[in-house]
Amino acid sequence: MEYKIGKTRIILKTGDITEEDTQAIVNAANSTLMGGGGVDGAIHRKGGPSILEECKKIREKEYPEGLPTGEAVITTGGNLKAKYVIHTVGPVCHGKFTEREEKLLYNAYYNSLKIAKENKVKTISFPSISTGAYRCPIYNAAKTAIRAAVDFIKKENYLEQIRFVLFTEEIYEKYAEALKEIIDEI
Ligand code: AR6
Repeated sequence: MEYKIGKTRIILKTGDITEEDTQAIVNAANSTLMGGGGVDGAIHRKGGPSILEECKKIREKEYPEGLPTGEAVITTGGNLKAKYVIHTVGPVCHGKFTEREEKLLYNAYYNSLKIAKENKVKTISFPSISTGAYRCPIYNAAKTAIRAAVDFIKKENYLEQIRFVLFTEEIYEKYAEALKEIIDEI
């Protein structure tokens, strides 16, 4: 499914984000930036050690205590097709989604888009942040993700493509439902 706002196409698709050929892909990391399971594990495995090396430097120089939830940083894409990986940390939901989780997840998407623009990235792919190990309800997370993308596009008519690369058909359906609802509100 696709929807265009200004010059930016929002694209929903199923797939493995490590295969995407956008200029940047986003990693659903944790605040240590030292890798993990899920998307994070897949990105580091396929991207190779240079990504972790840069993450270590970022920790030393900028975030000795770890990257706070909702913030984002950028590294090389290593051996990936993408030139950059943008690492962000979504909230841990444990199945609940209050204003707090919503705000933090919104910030994770919005700050990733800001850092993309600062690095002249015009095409970017997101996974469904916080809906795996961090257990945020998928429909709520989908609406928050798309709302952040639409808000960013309205403010900064810069990006060409924002892809949401969803791991399963079930997650895709939830995002498609959320996108339709948001289109109706526009
Ligand atoms: N491509 C696209 N989506 C994927 C892929 C993939 N290769 N692999 C999994 N997903 P998760 P989180 C989906 O757990 O909830 C890590 O250990 C998955 O089905 O990767 O933000 C980190 O180090 C789910 O829908 O991220 C953190 O500690 C979505 O990606 C923690 O997990 C997110 O699942 C972050 O948890």
